[in-house]
Amino acid sequence: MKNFKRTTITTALPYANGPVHIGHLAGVYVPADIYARYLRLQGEEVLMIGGSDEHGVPITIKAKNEGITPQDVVDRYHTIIKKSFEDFGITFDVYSRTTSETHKKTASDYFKKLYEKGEFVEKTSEQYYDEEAKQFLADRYITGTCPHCKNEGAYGDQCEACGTSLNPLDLINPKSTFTGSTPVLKETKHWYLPLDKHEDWLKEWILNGHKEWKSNVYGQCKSWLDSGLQPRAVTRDLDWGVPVPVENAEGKVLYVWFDAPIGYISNTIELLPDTWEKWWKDPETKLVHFIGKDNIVFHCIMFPAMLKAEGSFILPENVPANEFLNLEGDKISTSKNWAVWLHEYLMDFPNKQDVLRYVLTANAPETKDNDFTWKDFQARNNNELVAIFGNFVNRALVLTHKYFEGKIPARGELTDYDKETLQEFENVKQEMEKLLTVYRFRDALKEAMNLARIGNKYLADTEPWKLAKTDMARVATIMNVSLQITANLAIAFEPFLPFSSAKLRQMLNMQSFKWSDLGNFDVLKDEHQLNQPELLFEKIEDEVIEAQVQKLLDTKKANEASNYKPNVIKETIAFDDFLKLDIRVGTVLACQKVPKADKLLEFKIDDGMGGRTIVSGIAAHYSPEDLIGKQVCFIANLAPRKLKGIESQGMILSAENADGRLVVINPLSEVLAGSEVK
Ligand code: B3M
Ligand code: ZN
Repeated sequence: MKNFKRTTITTALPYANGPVHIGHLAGVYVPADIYARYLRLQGEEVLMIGGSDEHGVPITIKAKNEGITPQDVVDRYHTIIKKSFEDFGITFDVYSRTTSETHKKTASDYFKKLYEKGEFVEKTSEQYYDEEAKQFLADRYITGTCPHCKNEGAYGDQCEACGTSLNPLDLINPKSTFTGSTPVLKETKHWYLPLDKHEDWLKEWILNGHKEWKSNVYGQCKSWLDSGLQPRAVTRDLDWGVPVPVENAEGKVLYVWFDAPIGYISNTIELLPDTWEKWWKDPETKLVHFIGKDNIVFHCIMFPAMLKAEGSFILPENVPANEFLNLEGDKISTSKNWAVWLHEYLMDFPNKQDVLRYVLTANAPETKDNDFTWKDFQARNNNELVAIFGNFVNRALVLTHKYFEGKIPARGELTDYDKETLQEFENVKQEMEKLLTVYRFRDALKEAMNLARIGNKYLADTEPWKLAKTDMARVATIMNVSLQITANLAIAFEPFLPFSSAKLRQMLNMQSFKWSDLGNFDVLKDEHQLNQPELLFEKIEDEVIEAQVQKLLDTKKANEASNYKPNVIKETIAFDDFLKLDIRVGTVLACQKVPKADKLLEFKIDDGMGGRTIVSGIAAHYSPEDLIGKQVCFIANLAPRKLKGIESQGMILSAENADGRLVVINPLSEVLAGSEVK
């Protein structure tokens, strides 16, 4: 294994179109942080890079749906994401973003250099163009009927009903999601990275040169390479992204997967404008990409081809991609709100970052998808962190305060059992180092937990509390050994549970702190004064877990019940169609539940024209008394219809939230009843 002078660690740049969830932490950021902390503990030179990926179609779709700009979307989520990572102790040296000026310049110059070196192939092809919106359509902006399963809501790149990946030209009866019109085929020029030209060296570099890569990564690369590589477009007809810096490229931007990996480099330049090159161009630097499995081809094939084509960069030494984490048996989904969001977790479990870090590492989807359940979360907290790690540490500290005024007692002659216990420790240290070096964090954590088990068992077997009356010398030795083990735990767990390690070091009053002290049984000197002990972990009760499970069940019910489709805009209508609607503001005079109809409320509305009755299906979301006196918006010229025998003259307008909740729409300030909504 080559010895490197330093390590550059990159972490997948999350799209800034939503908050981050436990799948992100488990797949990418906790593993990367464990690795970075471990190397730093060993005194190595490490740079850990993160940042928000702020271009790409998902962001423009989100902006369109919310009627805001893409910049508004990324500004909102970049802030939320950055704070979530900080809150969970993910130790980036830099966390920037791909809408930064440095990135735009770096990505643009990078493209220009490859263009001038003739590394691209120019190709003109026919693409769908929306003549009303006057723009080419990215795949996600075209819907139509899937040729395979006849699903009418298929997208240009994929049918979500049968999972087939599609080409927009495959769609039957294609429609633009911008205007609803039928798009036309129009010629457009794009630049392609000829991956086929790189196939031979990539095969050699990966299939022969990196047999040590994780099987899930090596296997995916092998199947891509075996099936032959095709040229890949690196530009798009979009107005959101890094403009293509060459002649006759108006309205074209860099493909997001060309620009985003360059974000690793631009983030480094932002942090180290004068010395960034040693982290990206020096063969003494080890480059490691932490990603999820859906990003393997971009980090093992596409980005290395870009680096090679530019010619002055190093290539990744390893890409330890994780598989996916599911939640209570279902795929985590941002659009369906089927996730445990990091910012929400911290509201429900303040100061319990380490519990989640522990569970996500212990269950990490390192070689296959895995499942997160709240029951397992509770079990691991209560049965492992509290009952083993926390219990042992607490007894070691409390007994030392009780018998030796909180000072480390000198130890006497070691018994065979003492020596056996310490020898077991030595083995664990070597095992942990072997596992951490090859990114097997789940097994390394198990080894660290074994140290706590050894300590717990040692105290339980030696029972110092029973010897206190008869053999204080023996008690002193047992407490000294136990405290040395405790100090070792503070070191061993730092990469995994940084908050608990810091708390433990504070209680031990530990000043110096390095990995090489692991396995040393004189870390704490005789007479060293301990600080006051406090509980490292606390039990999580059943009702807390039940509440979390219920929250997910409510979301699932809402998703099933509602036809909540955040990304699908209905058929476009002409302005005249809109004018046919007569929307008014009314004041609620009276409101009551409709008997034998759990969803219906009957309203008496002052509509400025003598009043009317309206029945609305929001009983599950509002109690009648909360609405009396409030102003609501309603459609006044809807044909009356009978609901449970009551004639309803119109419809009250409500917004449906991601979790299925209905929220009544009302004017920002009081207006005359009957006022028209324009
Ligand atoms: N944003 C895809 C993702 O979030 C993409 C990663 C870019 S890393 C350069 O999965
Ligand atoms: Zn289909």
